[in-house]
Amino acid sequence: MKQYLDMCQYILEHGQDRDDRTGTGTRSVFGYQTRYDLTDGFPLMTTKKMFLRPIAEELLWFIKGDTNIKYLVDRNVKIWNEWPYEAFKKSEDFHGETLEEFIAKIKELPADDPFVVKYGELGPVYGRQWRNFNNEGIDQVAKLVDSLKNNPFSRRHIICAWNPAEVDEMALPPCHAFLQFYVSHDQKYLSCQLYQRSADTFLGVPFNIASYALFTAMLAQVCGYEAKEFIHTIGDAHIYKDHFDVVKEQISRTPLPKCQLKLNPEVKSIFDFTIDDIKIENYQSHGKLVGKVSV
Ligand code: UFP
Repeated sequence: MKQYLDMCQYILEHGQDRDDRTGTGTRSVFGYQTRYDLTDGFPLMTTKKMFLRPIAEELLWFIKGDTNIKYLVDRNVKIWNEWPYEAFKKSEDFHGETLEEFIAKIKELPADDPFVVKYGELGPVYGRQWRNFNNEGIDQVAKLVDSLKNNPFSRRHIICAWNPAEVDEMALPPCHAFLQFYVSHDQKYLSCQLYQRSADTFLGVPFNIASYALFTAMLAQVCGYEAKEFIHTIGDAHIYKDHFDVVKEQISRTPLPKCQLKLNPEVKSIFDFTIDDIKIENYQSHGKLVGKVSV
């Protein structure tokens, strides 16, 4: 995971200071690649304390094809809460509720309640594009599993979340937008490369690495391979100005040995995993580091 710290250092030293959509301001570089070996452990960041559960729940939510935060809210996963709240604040139904009150309401109402359907919805984000691209019934995950199993050397093992036709309807246009998989010549290993157009290096990237490393391991298991490598290619790799101090603190820490991912070996379909089938062992880390999310 030293590569991640090197990237942070590189951005701090060589990045350009820029204004950004959120108004916070960033230091950013364009085009940066890191590679994580998945054969000797799982790349969950050790230089700050992380939790795999929200990352795994979000991935299961993508795989389900769900785009409403209700599923995540019910499981106390908070990572998507700010975006629908911002939209709710601009609506006629907003009467000064706090974020916590808004989320409590989503949690207590049933999934089919009009409030949840309207204000919990993020638009055609990842889940929709993965399982029902452009709302045209194209199931990219099912197609991917089929091609990985039946045509391993294909150069078309792709999942694309970036849909120009629907991007304007999304609460947040996909950051991790384009995925490609690669089976080794001996048909033993599966690797994944992600193109991420925009990366909040302190808050987003550690999540994104763990999420795609997990997805690769799950796909490897159900397709009969072992997870080999996660290659993370980033477009705009930035550090928000209010994260500079905490990032410097993180860079000063020494990475600890990697943890191990344990998937339930009985699961044979990518659509059958539940949170109980996903565990990590021997996770050691430095203490928690916090930073504000720029929405
Ligand atoms: N971001 C990530 N990873 C994610 C995600 C968002 O780094 O998985 F959903 C960050 C990148 C950027 C912001 O700082 O969220 C999105 O803003 P924009 O759409 O303007 O690039």
